[in-house]
Amino acid sequence: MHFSLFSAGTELPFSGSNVAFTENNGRQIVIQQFGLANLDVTRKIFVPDTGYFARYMEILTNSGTAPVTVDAQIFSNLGSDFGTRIIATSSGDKVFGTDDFWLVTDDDDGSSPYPNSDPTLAHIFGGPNARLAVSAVNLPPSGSDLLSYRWNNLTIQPGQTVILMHFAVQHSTQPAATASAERLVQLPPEALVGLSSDEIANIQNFAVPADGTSPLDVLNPPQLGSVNGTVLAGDGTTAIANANVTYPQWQFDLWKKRDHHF
Ligand SMILES: [Ca+2]
Ligand SMILES: [Ca+2]
Ligand SMILES: [Ca+2]
Repeated sequence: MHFSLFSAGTELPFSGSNVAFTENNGRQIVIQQFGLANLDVTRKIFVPDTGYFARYMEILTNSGTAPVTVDAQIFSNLGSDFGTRIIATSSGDKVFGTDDFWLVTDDDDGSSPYPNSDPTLAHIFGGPNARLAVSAVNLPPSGSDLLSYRWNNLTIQPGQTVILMHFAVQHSTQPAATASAERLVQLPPEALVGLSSDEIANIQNFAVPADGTSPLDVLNPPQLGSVNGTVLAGDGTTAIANANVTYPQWQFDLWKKRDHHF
């Protein structure tokens, strides 16, 4: 996910620095670039050890003496190329608009989930009752996979910090990606891990509870289990030792739903 500021119409891409550091027990990467459009910019990218999403914080601090006004844009090449299609958006239609908080895209119609096609993607970039809504979104029709969303005319006062938070998800199936977006937009506990009180107060595009608590229950960790079996040779009886067996997660999920037992 690329991040750019626009100052008086000129794009200033965030290029970071040669050194990053970590927070939250190594789960969060922190990259900084000072003096971009006269702002100190910090990107924090967090992936919980239970997985399923990446949380981005774009942190803009004005350490100067004059107000700074910029546009801020997130841009990504989704990788789905000419197969790109919108699966769902938060407004309930399949049109990506500024009234959306998230969208789900894929490179296939859902009948060939990962690993037989690319994973389904979800991007969550705002929530209800926030101080700031997204100003413009774009995913060109007719098969382009160039996604962007942006917030225009942000004025950061001297001494002020403004944070834009957003999430990116890859999932094996379309229903799982949509369920992830529907959960993340409500700021579940796993989405708020490791946020400081200052960060919570400065996030503009989600209404984060001041005490950092979530209205949702903790996500139950995935059930772990084991599968035992024997790989047989073509004669159907001779056991093959140390055979490699791969089994896609989505297929395993389907079998579980059909009440198969191992
Ligand atoms: Ca592409
Ligand atoms: Ca929509
Ligand atoms: Ca796919």
